[in-house]
Amino acid sequence: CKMSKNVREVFRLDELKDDIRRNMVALLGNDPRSKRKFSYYNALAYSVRERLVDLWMRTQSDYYDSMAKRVYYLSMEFLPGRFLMNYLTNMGIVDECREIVAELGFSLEELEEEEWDAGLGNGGLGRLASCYLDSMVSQNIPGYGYGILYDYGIFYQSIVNGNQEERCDNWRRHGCPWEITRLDTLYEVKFYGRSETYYDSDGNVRFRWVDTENVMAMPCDILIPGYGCSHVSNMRLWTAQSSREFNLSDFNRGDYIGAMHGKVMSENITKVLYPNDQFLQGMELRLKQQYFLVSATFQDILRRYLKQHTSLAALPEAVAVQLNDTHPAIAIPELMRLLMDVYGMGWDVAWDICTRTFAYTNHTVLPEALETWPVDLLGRLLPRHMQIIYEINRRFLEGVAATFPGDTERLSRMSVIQEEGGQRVRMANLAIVGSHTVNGVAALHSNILQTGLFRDFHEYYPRKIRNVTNGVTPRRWLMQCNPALSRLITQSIGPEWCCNLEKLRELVPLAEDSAFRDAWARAKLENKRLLSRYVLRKVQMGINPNTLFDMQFKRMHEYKRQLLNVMHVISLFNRIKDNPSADITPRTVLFGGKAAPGYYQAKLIIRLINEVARVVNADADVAGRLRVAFLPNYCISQAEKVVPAADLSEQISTAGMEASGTGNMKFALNGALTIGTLDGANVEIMEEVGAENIFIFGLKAHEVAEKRRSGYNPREFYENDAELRRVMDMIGSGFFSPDERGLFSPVYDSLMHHGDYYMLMADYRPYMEAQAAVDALYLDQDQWVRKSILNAANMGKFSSDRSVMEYARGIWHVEPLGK
Ligand code: 26V
Repeated sequence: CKMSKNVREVFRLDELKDDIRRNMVALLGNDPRSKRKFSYYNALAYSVRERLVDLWMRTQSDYYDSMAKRVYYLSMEFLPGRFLMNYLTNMGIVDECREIVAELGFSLEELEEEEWDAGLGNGGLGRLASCYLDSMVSQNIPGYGYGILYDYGIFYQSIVNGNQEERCDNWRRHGCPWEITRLDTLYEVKFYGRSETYYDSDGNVRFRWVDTENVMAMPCDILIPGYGCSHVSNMRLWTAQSSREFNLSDFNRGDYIGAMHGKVMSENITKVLYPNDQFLQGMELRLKQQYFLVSATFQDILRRYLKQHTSLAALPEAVAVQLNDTHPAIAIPELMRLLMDVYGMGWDVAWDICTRTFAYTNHTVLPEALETWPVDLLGRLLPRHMQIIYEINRRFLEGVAATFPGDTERLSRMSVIQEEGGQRVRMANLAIVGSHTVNGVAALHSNILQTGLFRDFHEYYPRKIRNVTNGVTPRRWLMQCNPALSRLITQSIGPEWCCNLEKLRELVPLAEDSAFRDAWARAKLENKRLLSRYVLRKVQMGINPNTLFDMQFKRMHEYKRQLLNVMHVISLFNRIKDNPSADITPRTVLFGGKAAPGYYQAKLIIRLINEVARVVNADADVAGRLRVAFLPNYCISQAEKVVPAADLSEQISTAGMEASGTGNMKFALNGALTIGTLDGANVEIMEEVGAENIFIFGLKAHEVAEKRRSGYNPREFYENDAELRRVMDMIGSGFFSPDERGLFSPVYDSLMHHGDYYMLMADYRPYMEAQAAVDALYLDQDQWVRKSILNAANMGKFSSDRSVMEYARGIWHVEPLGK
């Protein structure tokens, strides 16, 4: 493993304790005799960070000297969670640090708990971006994350009387020791105004964007240490600052307060993360955020590039830009504008540079999540970009028409401008046209892009749409979050697995070794005990670590079908009630996840989970055999406690709808068995672990599509399945809401009267059967633990190191930098 043996020296650990004390006083202005945990967490954080600055500078000058091609990962969301343990893990100084902190009178774990999560993302898409930064820098691929420093991240979820309530996530209220703010670097970002034509000295028509309102973008860097710390990179997050002369005309008119108002309003751009995922509302402020990220980032990219080049012609050889979904896709017309209007290039040269620079990753096929912007909104906010988009589209459609003469239907499907229902810009179409490569995030999903959503584009550009299956970083998602299992794995097969996850295969033969199985089961039980303590603290509920821990943690969405899981819970409840002496496998069913604040149905399902939990947990017949809880405020730091303690991982989306999933990978990597549909990356997980080591059930993606075409009748399942009928009637009739009988009618109706779009009724019986197989296997602990080991052992493919290398070789055309 590349961990330097001499970390004590490299990181001057002998001086760490003194540095902590020094920072307590000098930086934080605290009494050195104070015993406040928060002060010590901060002082430790600063003392750790300062040890990386040197390595960071050295890494950056390495990149500069070797003129390495840089990767820019543009994302409206990053979900890094907490930094402290990640820094210590990647620096290889966790144990050393624990000792030093103990000498100061604390446990490392209690200081860790002082840190507030950086929740600058909604879910999978943001967390993926953070895993990729870890894997890029750990593999010496010169890359940076670029995003937005939201004042308020993803809302804090509380549960009040069973309902979700949102509170603002003021995550930097007490400061953030990881930020390095660059007060002296400011870029101007323009909005509104108009595009003006003029003639240059050669008599060519040119455009300039004038009468704009300007906002300043200030960068804030957060260091990203690679594993082993041979390289340190950063993510650069932008924050909006009003420009000094904001609305000069208002000042000139003597309207001081009016002008100040505008100044203050302009800083709103980076105030808050939009908490809807998979659902677009066409808000002007959201489009402003997107352009703000893009404009500031490209000024930074070109500034860095032009330090080493005299012409922009070689940009694609020096710069690769990955668009994390369409959210930053306005970068395509922005780069065109810069190349033509600012650097004087002609269209064809600029377009060639552009399309060799960008690649786009699609993360969803749900129609309600595909971004489109009204032409009048985009044209008002970014008038010059709207002109450029029209011209991109005109030239593109000319090409399509030449290939498919007379096929006007195809033209209107492929057009960047959607005409029906008022003109709108289709950002996915723009991103496909302006990129050299488009990828889906799991094999099944990429296939659906090629044959479904982007079929026309796949016919027109046969090699453009490809697959890169997602991955997760084994540093945070095994080494850091699961010390018990990590220790056991390292003792058994050595430490190399954390940079080469395929090494976990060496655990396969150990699955047959009963002593190893016992040790594995002990590690798992230790994690389940820790989680039980956490659950007791958080929701005042005792759970039994010897029961099967059945977990579904993810954003709340109808397509993810938390409701199907609830239907199984209710069925188990009924079986116990009908036959109180029945021999059943004791289970603890845990849920967690946030619902978008405006997503009524998802919030109602949270309420249903809580009401079912109330009924189940209070029932004396059920005691000891079935417990249900919803853990509030699912976030990265909570995932780090939940994932290592899971026996069963619920990945039960309607086939064809979950692009990949990454929670599925984290759970299996930590030895959970999966119950799931053949959706997203579950398909590939099954291929890796073997069909006999996973519980697959339900309709396949093509069957869902066929059923939808041929007419699906959910009532048929209701009529033919008495157990299902009873569950539905209990939900519909108010069994779980005695004080408000109609409370859950919308849940009942969505399945019974509104077509059951996500096909829960069809998958209910197969799901029940798969769960019965789970119960049976769990009774045979030896077999269960064997399969648990085989799951972890076969997860090598799902390291984000593998994903990032596929991007590097196949899409970015960058090589790891030699040491
Ligand atoms: C859309 C929108 C619409 C505008 C408001 C804010 C917002 C935020 C996010 C999205 C798209 C979300 C797409 C997404 O999160 N996809 C997830 O990506 C994961 C990483 O590839 C993947 O594992 C999940 O299956 C997929 O749902």
